Amino acid sequence: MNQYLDIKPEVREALAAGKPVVALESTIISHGMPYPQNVETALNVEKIIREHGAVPATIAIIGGRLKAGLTPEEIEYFGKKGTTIAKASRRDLAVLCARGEDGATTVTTTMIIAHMAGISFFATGGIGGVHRGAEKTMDISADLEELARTPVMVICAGAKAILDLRLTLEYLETHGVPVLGYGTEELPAFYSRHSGLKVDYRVDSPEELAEAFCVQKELGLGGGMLVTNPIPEAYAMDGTAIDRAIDQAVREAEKQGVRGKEITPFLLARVKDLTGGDSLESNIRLVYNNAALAAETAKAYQGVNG
Ligand code: PSU
Ligand code: MN
Repeated sequence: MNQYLDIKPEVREALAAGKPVVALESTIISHGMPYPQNVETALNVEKIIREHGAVPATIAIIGGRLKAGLTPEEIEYFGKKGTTIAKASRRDLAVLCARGEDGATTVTTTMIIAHMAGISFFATGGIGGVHRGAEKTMDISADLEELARTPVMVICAGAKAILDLRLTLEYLETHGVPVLGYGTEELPAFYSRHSGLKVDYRVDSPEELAEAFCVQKELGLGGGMLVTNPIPEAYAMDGTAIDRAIDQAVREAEKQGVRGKEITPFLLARVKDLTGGDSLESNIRLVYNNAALAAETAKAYQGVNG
């Protein structure tokens, strides 16, 4: 096993016994939501996964160790330290481990560490993608590249319109990543159930998701799968209000010259401030919804596979 990896005993035992395990990311805790709602959400997500019969493994880097599974105290630590913790993508892993530092894992690094640990399912809120104006800035999230290479199923609520969703789908198509819509043919856009864009396939049950993932593995195709699960109707937000906030946030980022790894956290924080508490509540609810689907899919996978 990888000498930098620590798998929490509960997670290790579940994996050894062939029980379903669901990975969770830590950047959503440190950079995606304010304290203390971030910690409360992270703990609730773990609880929901347990209620659906799977074992949660929140992933992070602590003191240069790659952690698959955190204690509640460690989750509290990430939530409290917030954006002072380094946001760790693929390019950061080696240096953070060599220096013995902490890192919050993005979708990219959560996929990498989940795969090292033997975890195939991962629930989150939204993924990174192709930024608006990428034809000039070349700002394309490493999340898309990781989906192309690492065999983990990522269950999300689509992506925020801080990105160019059409270009994000084009990029995923080029790199051979299947984009599945759960109960929908339309790509959901995080706060909203609608984007006006089509997913590759509509899938209607956890069993169908598990089967597709199993076949992708059997075919030896490599790479991940992206499941987009629309926010529950009751928590979906008015598209135009959100779009206005997003447009303003993108303009501010441009004006202030925000770029690189800073831009996504900047946009997330601005959209939250501009839309008030409503968007935070929606964000939390869609993560819960994705956690439940990921746990059910991990469970169904044990049925197909075991
Ligand atoms: N989008 C969200 N919430 C998030 C993120 C994206 O709606 O918390 C985080 C995830 O950790 C994602 C990362 O992997 O931002 C993408 O950052 P970048 O665009 O720098 O690749
Ligand atoms: Mn970027």
